[in-house]
Formats: sequence, C-alpha cells, structure tokens
Amino acid sequence: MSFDAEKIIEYSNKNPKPASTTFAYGTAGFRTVGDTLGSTVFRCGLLAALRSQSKNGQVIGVMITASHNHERDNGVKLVDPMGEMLQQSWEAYCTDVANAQTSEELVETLSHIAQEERIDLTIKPRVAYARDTRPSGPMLQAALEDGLAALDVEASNFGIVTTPQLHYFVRCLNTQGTAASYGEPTEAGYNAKYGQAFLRLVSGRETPSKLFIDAANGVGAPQVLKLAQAINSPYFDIEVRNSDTQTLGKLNIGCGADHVKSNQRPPAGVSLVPGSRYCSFDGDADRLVYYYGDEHGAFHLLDGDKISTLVATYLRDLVATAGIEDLQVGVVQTAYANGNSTSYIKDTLKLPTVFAKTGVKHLHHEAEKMNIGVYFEANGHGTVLFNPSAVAKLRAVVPETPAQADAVERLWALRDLINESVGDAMSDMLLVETILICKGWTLAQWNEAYTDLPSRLLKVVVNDRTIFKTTNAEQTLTAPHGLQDIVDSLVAKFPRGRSFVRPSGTEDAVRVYAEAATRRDCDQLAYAVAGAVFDKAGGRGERPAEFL
Ligand code: G16
Repeated sequence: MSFDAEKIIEYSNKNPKPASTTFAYGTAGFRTVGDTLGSTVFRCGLLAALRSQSKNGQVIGVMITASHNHERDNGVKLVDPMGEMLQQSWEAYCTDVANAQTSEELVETLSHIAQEERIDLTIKPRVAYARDTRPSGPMLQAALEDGLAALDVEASNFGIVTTPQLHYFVRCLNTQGTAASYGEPTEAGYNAKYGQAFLRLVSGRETPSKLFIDAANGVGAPQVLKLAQAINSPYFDIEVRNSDTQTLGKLNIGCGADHVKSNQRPPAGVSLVPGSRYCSFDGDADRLVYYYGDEHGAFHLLDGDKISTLVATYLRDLVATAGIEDLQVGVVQTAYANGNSTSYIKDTLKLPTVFAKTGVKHLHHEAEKMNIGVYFEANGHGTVLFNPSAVAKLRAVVPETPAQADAVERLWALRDLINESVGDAMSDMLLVETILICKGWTLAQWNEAYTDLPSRLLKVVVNDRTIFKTTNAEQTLTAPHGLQDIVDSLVAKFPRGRSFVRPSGTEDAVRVYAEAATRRDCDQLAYAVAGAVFDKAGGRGERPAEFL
C-alpha cells in the first residue's frame, strides 16, 4: 500500500509553498505571518494523518492558532493522542514536510517518513482540528481540509475553541470507553467536567468577590462565558473585559496575559479598584496571570511563578493531611522563573525543583517524572500532572480520620479540575479560585508568600535570530561568539543580577531577560544586555533605549 501520489500532488498544487520561505517547527509549532502559512497547514494535515496511522489510528489534533502573537500572525501545531504536544522526534519531520520545494518532493518526503516509521498505510487516519479567532483562520482551515482530504482522513472539526479545549477533546476521543476515559469530547462535556469538579471543591465555603477577566479579545471570551453559564453559581461570579473577537486589530493588543506580564501593568479597558480581583488570558486562552491594585495605586502581578507556588503548597499540604507516604510534589520552572520564587520553593516549601527549556513541551516531560509535577512558566502557561504512581498511591489510601478522608477526596477532585493534557487558562483559573476560596484569601494575601525580585523582559529584533545558540537550559549563549562574555561582565556589576538571551521560538525576535536587587539595577542591566545584542548581532530598527 502506498499513497495516492496523484491526489496529493493535485491538492498540493492548490496550496503551493512560497519559494523563498523556510519554515521551522518552533516552541509551539509553526508560527509566522498567517498569509504565508497555507502550504504549511496543508502539509500538517498530511503529517497528522501519518502520525495517526503510526499510532494505530488514534486521533491526532491540529490546532490553528498563534496564541499570544499579533493578529497578522498565525500558526499550526500537532497534538498527540493523550492531548500532549507532538513527540519531539516528529518535529523534524514537520520541518522537512513544510520545506519540500515541490509537490513531487513533498510526496517523496512523506514516503520516506512512512518507511522510516514503518507506518501501516492501510490504517484509517483520524484527525480532530480547531482554530482561534484570527482573520487568516478560515483560509488556513480550508488548506488543512485539503490535506485531510488528500489522505482520506476521518476528520472532526471542533470549530473555534481555545487551544487547551482542543487538547482536551483529543484526549477524550482517544480514551472514550476505556478505564482512562477523560470526559465527553464536546464543549458541554468540558464545561461540565471542570465546572462540577470546581463546585465539589468549593461548596460550603464563603463565596468570593467578582473576578474580572481580560480575555485578550480572543477565543477565551465566548468560551469562559459558556463555562460560567454551565457553572451557574455565585462561586464563579465573573465579568469579562476585552471580549471583542469581531473587530480587526484588537486581538492581544494592549491586553492579554503576555501584555500584562511583559509590561507589568493592567490591560486596556481595565482600571484597577483596590480590593477587586483581576486576571488575564492570552489570545487562545492557554496562559493565565492574576493581578490587583493596592490603595496606593501600585500594581501587583501574580504570574505563573506565583500560581505554581500557590498550587504546589496546597497540594503538598493536602498530601501531608492525607498521610500518604512517599508521594512527592515537585515543581518544574524555566530560566524565566523569578529567582525569589525558586528560593521560596527550595528553602521555604522544601520541594524539589528542576529547570527545563522554554516551551511547555519541555516542562511537561520533566513533570511526568515526578509523582505530582507542578509546572508553570513565568508567563502563566502550565498545569499539574499526577503520574501513575501517584494515582496508585491515592487509590491505596484507607483513610483513618475524617480529615484524611477529606484530603484524599480533595486530591481526587483536584485531579478532575486540572487539564492534565496541557496548560489551560480556564482550568488553571478554576484551580486558583478553588485554592483562594478554600483558604479564604484575597489576592494580596496570596501575594505575601514571597516578594519577586525586580525583573524585565525585552525583545530585540535582529537580522537573523537563528545565529543565536544556547546551552544550560537556554541560560548561556554559545553563539554569537563573545556575546555571553559581555552578558557575564554586565551581570557582574549588579547585586543579585541575572540575565540571559535566547531566540524566541514563536516570534521573529531575540528575548532578553534580566533581574536584579532593585528596579533601577534590573532595568539598567536589561537595557545594557539588549543594547549589546543589538550592536553585536545585527539589530534592526530602533536600538533598545538606554535606561537613565
Ligand atoms: C508558547 C509556548 C510557551 C512559551 C511561549 C514563548 O506560548 O507554548 O511554552 O513560553 O510560546 O516561547 P518563545 O519565548 O520561544 O517565543 P503561547 O502562549 O504563545 O502558545
């Protein structure tokens, strides 16, 4: 059995590759200007079919989104059967397929992959797909559907949903009717599963004040309203801001989790009232940050690190109350984690912590190695995983006291509340709300655990970001030659200084992170490093302004 090469060529000729563009599968799939991605999305449809056949016909997901990026960008990524990111060894296949110059070369590349992976091409491939609200979405969806038609895929279109919802649907489809059944693969099923777990955990407690949600003018806006409708309880009293998914040019602009985290200020359309509670999603609702304003007008951010420490503390305490021995809660972070969060996890919580490269796909795999792995990037992207040994230990507990029984029941309910397939702003928000309600905490009380070191994240646009190479969980540059020495000499000038430089895998930019003991030192360090990157590595546009 081989491909119907003629059919693939016919569809491929409808979706030609732009000759001069090279595509790369980055931190979260392919991402670039949406109008240029037709051939890539078409080819991802073909590859998703092969991946499904290689997994014995299990459903593979394809999500068309560029998440936090500008509206003109779009992207595509593949989702593996348990709802996790595509296995990394297949990313190279994605890049090969996307860059085949002609339709004939494309067929050859597909045949090569089928041989290499010993794929049984008689298996019926199955693919589930969805997209976000971007204007290039319908055009890219049509290209994807061409790819699916070219290989006679049994396809399910989930419409316009959040990225984590698509991950959830994929896992549900592949576990239906088994002991690992994850839920109903529908929006209503998603809302019922997470909504019911939330109500199980909070009922009987005091109801919280209203939560204002900045939905980044993205797909999270309609979806969180549906979730609230399903929950239909004063425990989830929300008001959604930045919910305009219809007007062009609004997605992620001046709002959303990336804007709030990077600029450390509230989003457009939200004026902070002391005592009120706020959070932001990003454009496809896989990131979450909280924040509030105090009576002196100061802005306080509760980012992914704060979420991670809140959740890890809560789980650690429940495990202790449940009296489960040898059940370790661990935390996975990236180099962007605030230095004081890492010290807090190690020195105060006394929990093991490890560092992974940027990208939830890297953190997820580290978290899988822990009994209960809490992983969050500082940008608010993350979740919690209970590995099989944790589940077995939980199952084996015979509670001897009501407190123990309650803790065990809460751990089970938390597992139902958490979207283990991927970081999910809506499920994470319900998790944070649960913990705050159970502790009776305000955002200010949550924020008291530790104080962040001042930090700054900058972007530098350069001629070619692929010349940047890193090692040591992306904290040390190995190229361009000599740049790391300059970074080191700058860092040495500032007490508690730390800085690193890495190429973004989702945007055409190089990221510069810096932290130091004071705000002034931190900003001086960040701008000095950004200036060095600009000067030594072909900066484009405006040189990062010196901080005075
Ligand atoms: C994606 C990834 C995240 C990553 C972020 C930025 O987020 O899923 O894990 O932190 O990109 O990556 P980079 O610094 O390489 O650009 P999202 O929310 O855009 O899907």
